[in-house]
Amino acid sequence: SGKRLRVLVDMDGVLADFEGGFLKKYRAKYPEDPFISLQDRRGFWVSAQYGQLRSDLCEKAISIWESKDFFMELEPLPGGLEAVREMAQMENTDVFICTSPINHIQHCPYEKYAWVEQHLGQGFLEQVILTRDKTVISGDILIDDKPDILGVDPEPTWEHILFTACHNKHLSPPQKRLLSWADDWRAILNSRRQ
Ligand code: DGP
Repeated sequence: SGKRLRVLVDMDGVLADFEGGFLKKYRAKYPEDPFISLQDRRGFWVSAQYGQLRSDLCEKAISIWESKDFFMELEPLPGGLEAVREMAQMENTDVFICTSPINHIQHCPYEKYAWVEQHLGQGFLEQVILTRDKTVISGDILIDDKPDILGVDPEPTWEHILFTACHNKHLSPPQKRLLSWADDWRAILNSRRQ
């Protein structure tokens, strides 16, 4: 029996379907404009790829996630809620949801808490960490779909496990991957236990 394991789990692209929710609302709001299918997504920043497609589409993309109810209405990704509930019940395990809100503050921070309350219950609000810099948050594991997680601490305490998403599946990353929540996340946790 060693020390407790602290697992940090990202929200967008890991627990909540940001990419699917974005594409659905973008196509509904801008039905005449071109779009990028999830299969063709490359790079973490959605607005950058839309801006490359046509310069005016960068702003149009941003307007989608800056809208009220965008974050609240994201669908849970398959198996994610079940996995974090199971982690929370595991012995010697602490799980936190670690997510970066967008800088347009009107809706996103509130809706991220509301989403956790709706899908995981009020008690889980204790486990939410909103930060723009995940390197200053200590933990043993960070499960996140962003390939490059940088901040003021050049040596974060956590091991980054790259959660596979449409925008990162073609990369050969240095990190271990979790292909989905059907993949063996329990083994990854156990590999970091003392
Ligand atoms: P995180 O997944 O915790 O690293 O948060 C990143 C957030 O940024 C998440 O809500 C997705 C969002 N995002 C995706 N693409 C873009 C983009 O092009 N611009 C901005 N501002 N945010 C983006």
